[in-house]
Amino acid sequence: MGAEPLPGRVVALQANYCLVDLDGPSALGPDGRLLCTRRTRLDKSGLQVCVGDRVTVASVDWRARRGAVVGLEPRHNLLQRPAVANVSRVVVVVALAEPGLDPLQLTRFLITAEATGQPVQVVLSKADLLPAAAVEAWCRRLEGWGYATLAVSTCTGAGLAALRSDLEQPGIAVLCGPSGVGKSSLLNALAPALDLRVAAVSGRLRRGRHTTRHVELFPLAPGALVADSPGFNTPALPGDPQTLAAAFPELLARLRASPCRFANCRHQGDPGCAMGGTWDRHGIYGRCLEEVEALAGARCRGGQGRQEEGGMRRRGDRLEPLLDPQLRRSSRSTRRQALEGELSSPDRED
Ligand SMILES: Nc1nc2c(ncn2[C@@H]2O[C@H](COP(=O)(O)OP(=O)(O)O)[C@@H](O)[C@H]2O)c(=O)[nH]1
Ligand SMILES: [Mg+2]
Ligand SMILES: [Zn+2]
Repeated sequence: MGAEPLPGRVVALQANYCLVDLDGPSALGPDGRLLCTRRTRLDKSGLQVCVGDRVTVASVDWRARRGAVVGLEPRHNLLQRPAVANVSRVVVVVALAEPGLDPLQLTRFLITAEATGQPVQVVLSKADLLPAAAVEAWCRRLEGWGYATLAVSTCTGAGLAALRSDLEQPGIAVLCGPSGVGKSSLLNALAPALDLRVAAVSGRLRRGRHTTRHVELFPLAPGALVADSPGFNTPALPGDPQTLAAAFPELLARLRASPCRFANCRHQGDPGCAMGGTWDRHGIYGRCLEEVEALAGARCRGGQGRQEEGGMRRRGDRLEPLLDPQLRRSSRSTRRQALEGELSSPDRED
């Protein structure tokens, strides 16, 4: 039994337990992970321990490799779905084919990723399935949206070295995207020792291996953790139009250079709108905006306001982390805030 609580990071959740990777060398050996209970005291405060959270662990039984999470450090940020705290970058993976690339679906993933305030990049997988010119055209298009874009293939090995050097940067990188786009295959190609389950149906018995069910952090290089995540196909949108606008980099860039005539502009090609109606994601932005406004309208009629729950702020149908003001000072967040300020409507709370 240890006396001092030990610091570590939650790398996976399993039912009522979490796996904690302790900082520094421990009696567990090099990749020692403790199976820890989550004390009710933490749960009563309303805080849910998330993958990526920094925690302290007590009551360690080294022999049984068990312990109990007794403390949770404040989060720097939270990726909503898959729920991962303290992310350093989000890599949205979509396939160029099988399944084909759906710009609206990709946009919904990008919006979720942007909510972290961290760098977001796009990986276009299965580049072997399209002619090079078509792959190149997709890359240029997504760069036009404001995203660093990399085409990869686990079949030809294209782009894998570049992806590896991105993912080996210190911090937590999360791969997210629809199911079947090859996220687990990519991680297996980069680190075969992981032997992650992929969706391929293999062998004469045609018993497919199980696909990814939980989010889990894996070490890819010293200080670099990467999360594979279960695919899901329709990420939720933010609760208000300002947050939505802040998730479109090309819109932010244009408005920074020349603001619209009206502060509450919907950027739907109205007179005096700096965006006009010809930008690539104009239609996609319009569809997202309609959905956000419809949800906001329903919420108003239902009389629900924003609430705060356990370190999280409820905004419409989703929870956002309440950020430490110091942590909001990253350049990206500051730019976002300045712009959200310019776009702000009188009912904004922060
Ligand atoms: N053609 C092609 N197929 C791939 C590639 N990468 C993965 N796949 C296939 O795509 C399917 C889904 O892969 P998986 O890694 O489970 O996707 P995940 O759901 O995103 O983790 C599997 O059948 C893979 O064999 C690729 O680069 N090219
Ligand atoms: Mg998978
Ligand atoms: Zn406008």
